[in-house]
Amino acid sequence: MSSREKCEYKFRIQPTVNDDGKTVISINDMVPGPSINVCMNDIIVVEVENRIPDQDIALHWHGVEQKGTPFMDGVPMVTQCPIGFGSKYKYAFRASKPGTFFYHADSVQHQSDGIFGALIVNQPAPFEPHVDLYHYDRSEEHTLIIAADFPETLTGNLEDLSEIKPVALNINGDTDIAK
Ligand SMILES: [Cu+2]
Repeated sequence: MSSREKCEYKFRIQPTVNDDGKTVISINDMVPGPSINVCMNDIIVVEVENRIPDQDIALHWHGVEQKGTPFMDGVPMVTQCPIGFGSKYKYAFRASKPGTFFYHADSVQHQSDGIFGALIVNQPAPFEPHVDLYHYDRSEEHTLIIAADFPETLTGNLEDLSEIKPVALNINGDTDIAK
């Protein structure tokens, strides 16, 4: 077995005005949020602080099986109480399988406004059956996160959201590439 490490992150989630003058919901002032990049079997610990006025949040770790930690799956009122404004909640779970995953807010409005990011679980070379078939130096790898960019902030928006259509692709936070 590889040695197990504890990989700790702090996410401060709050409304932020981006360069275009639009309000987004950022994690540590970033959209997408910080990348989580760990090795298989590491313990991922994320302290989430909710600074979005009047909004509850929860984060879902998409692709993580949560075997033994179902209460870390991020579904408010099902697996946890939602994280209220001004509160903190600490997620802790094992990166049980390798892969390129992502995390996102439970709420679609929060996702659309920027609460998402990469979650990459690396497999140590000795466990990779195809290690001889490719170059294992992954220092030059890049992660692309593609999202829909909406013309207005959806968080707290009480209009019929099905009428609000995306206007651009957001690629790693940049919306000018693919308008
Ligand atoms: Cu998901």
